[in-house]
Amino acid sequence: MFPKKYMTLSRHIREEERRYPSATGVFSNLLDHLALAGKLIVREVNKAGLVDILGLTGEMNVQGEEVQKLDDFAHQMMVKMLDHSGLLSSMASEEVEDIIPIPPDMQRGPYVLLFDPLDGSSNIDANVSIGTIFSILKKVSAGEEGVLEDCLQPGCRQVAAGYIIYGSSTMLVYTTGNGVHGFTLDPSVGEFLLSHPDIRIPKRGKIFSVNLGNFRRYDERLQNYIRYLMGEENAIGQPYSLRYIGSLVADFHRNLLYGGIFMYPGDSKNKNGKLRLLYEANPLGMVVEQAGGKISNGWESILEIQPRELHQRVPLFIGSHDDVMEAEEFIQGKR
Ligand code: AHM
Ligand code: MG
Repeated sequence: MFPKKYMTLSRHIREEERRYPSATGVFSNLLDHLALAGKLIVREVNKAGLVDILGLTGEMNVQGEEVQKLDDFAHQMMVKMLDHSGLLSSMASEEVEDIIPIPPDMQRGPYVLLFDPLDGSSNIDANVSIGTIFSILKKVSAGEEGVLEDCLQPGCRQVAAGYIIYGSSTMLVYTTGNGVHGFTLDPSVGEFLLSHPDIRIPKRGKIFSVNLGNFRRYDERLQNYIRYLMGEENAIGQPYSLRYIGSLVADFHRNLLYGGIFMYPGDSKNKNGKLRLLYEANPLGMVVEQAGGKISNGWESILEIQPRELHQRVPLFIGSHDDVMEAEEFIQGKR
C-alpha cells in the first residue's frame, strides 16, 4: 500500500471503493468535485483579510467585477462545481430557499447533494475558522429530475457526509459509512493528504460548547444539566471546560478530536434552536456516529427525524457518546 503520509484523498476514496465490487466510482468523482470546490473556496477565504485592498463586498474590484460576499461565492462555487458533474439529480443549499435543479442541458445522476456552503461566515472578519458542510443522499423519486422528496430524507439514509474546515490549515473530513477520515490540504501541491485516519471521538469528553448567553432562556432541566457540567460532582469529578467559538464546524471538529458535547438547544424564544436539520445536523450526525459518538435533539436521534421542509431547524446535542446520553437523561427528567 502507498505510504500513509502520501495517501491523497482521491486515492483513499478509490481504495475504499475497491473493497466493494459493486461500486461504480461515482462516489470518488463526487468527492473529487467537492474537494476541488473546497480548494477554490479556501483560496477566496484566505483573501478575506485583504478586503480593504481588494474592495468591500458590493463594490467593484479592479477588474470591474462586483466583489461578492464570501458565502454567496461559496454557494455559487459549490453549484458550479457540482451541477455539471453528471452525478446529481438535484441540490439544496442553506443559502437558497428552494431546491436547485440541474440545468436542462446537463447530465443527471443518482445522487442528491445538500450543503451549507460557508457555515459560521459571520466570523470571517475576525479570522475565525469556518467551513463547508455536505450531505449526500441517493435519489429516491421516480423520474430523471430530482424533487423535494429526494432532499427530505432522514439523516440515517445519508450515503456520505462531511465537511471542509478552513482553519489554520484546511481539512476535509468525510465518511461513507466506513469510519471517518480526515485529510489536510498541502497548499504547496494542492492535494488533500490523509492526516487523521479512522477518527474516533472519545467516549466521554471534558469540554462543553454552548452559547451560555442564552442560559436564562433554557428550560429548567437543561439549566440543571449545564450546572451539573460546571460542578465538581459530575461524571469527570471536575468542572467541564467551556469552549465556544460560535462557528459550528470549528466547535464540532475540536470536540470530535478531543471529546465533548456541542449544544444548540431550543429555548423560550426559538423552540428549535438555530441550526438546520438538513445542512448542519444530519451530516455532522453521520460523521459523529461513524466516529463512535452520538447526536440527539434531547429525545431521539436526529438521524431518525423525517424532515418536513428544507430549512427546518432542530435542537442539537452532538459529541461524545456518554455526554450526549447524559444530556438526554437530564432533558427527559430522568436525573
Ligand atoms: P450561520 O448559518 O448564519 O453561519 O449560523 C450558524 C452558526 C454556527 O456556525 C454556530 O454554531 C452558530 O451559528 C452560533 O450561533 P450563536 O451566535 O447564536 O451562538
Ligand atoms: Mg450554517
